[in-house]
Amino acid sequence: MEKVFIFGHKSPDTDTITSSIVMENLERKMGNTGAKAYRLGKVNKETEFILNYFKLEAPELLEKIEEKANVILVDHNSFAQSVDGIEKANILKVVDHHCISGFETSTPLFYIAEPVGCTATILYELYMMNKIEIEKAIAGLMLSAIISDTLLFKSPTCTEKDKEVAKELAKIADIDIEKYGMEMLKAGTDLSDFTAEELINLDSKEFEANGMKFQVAQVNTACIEDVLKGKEEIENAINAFIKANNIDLFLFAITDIINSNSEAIVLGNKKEIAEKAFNVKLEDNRAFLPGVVSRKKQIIPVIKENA
Ligand SMILES: [Mn+2]
Repeated sequence: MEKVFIFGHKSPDTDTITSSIVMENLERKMGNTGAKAYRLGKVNKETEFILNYFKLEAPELLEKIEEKANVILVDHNSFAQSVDGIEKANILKVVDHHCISGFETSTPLFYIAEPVGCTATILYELYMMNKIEIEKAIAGLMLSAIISDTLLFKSPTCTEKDKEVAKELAKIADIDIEKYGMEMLKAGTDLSDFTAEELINLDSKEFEANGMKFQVAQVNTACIEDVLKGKEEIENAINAFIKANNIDLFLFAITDIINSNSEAIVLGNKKEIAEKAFNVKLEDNRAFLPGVVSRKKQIIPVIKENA
């Protein structure tokens, strides 16, 4: 039995956690009994709600990986967002729906990437391809990931395939998508007991473009003003993060999942790149970004273009 570590990105979101668990299930069903899901950070409240709902445990925490360890990456490929030690690990597979960046291996591998809204959508296809039946709870996890990544199909990253797969999964899991989806997303918007430092790390990713290091963090809320009450502490936390990690630009997006808009708090010595990217003037380090909900489609590409 060969040990295989399965994990998603740092600052894990729902798709990353559920895809690790689902991939473990799939690998084991294909005979790879040494496959085990891990997480690279704290599970967020939305994911907690989902795991409780389906009576499942969160995967074990993984802090670093040994040299030559066998790994499967889900929901990411960038080494900057992966586990410490990834450069020397033996990557067997990648299942992902992000742009390919900062990724390199010395051996051949199984790599599946599709421009869909969610890793779970690709995992569903892998079950179909391998003719493996999907259990109820596993279907529930995959459906939850699609709802989460596409904000109930409202994000511009959502494709027809995501919608079709979600419908199939809802049948297997016996779930009312709208009702369960709203309840699940709302569970993720309870930010009340997070410190400012935790808030900016909940769902935070590092990127690079044209030699510029930038970080984009995002939180979902039903009320932007609520989050802005802690703006001063948030700015202090961001400035400390910038200093500690040599970041040129930090964008913190507070996304209103009801009305599909975001408010951005922007700091760093390359702030003007964000102004150019969104064609806005920052006031008090902040700007309203109408219609912006997707980091992947509406934030990262425009920052990269203007870097
Ligand atoms: Mn994802």
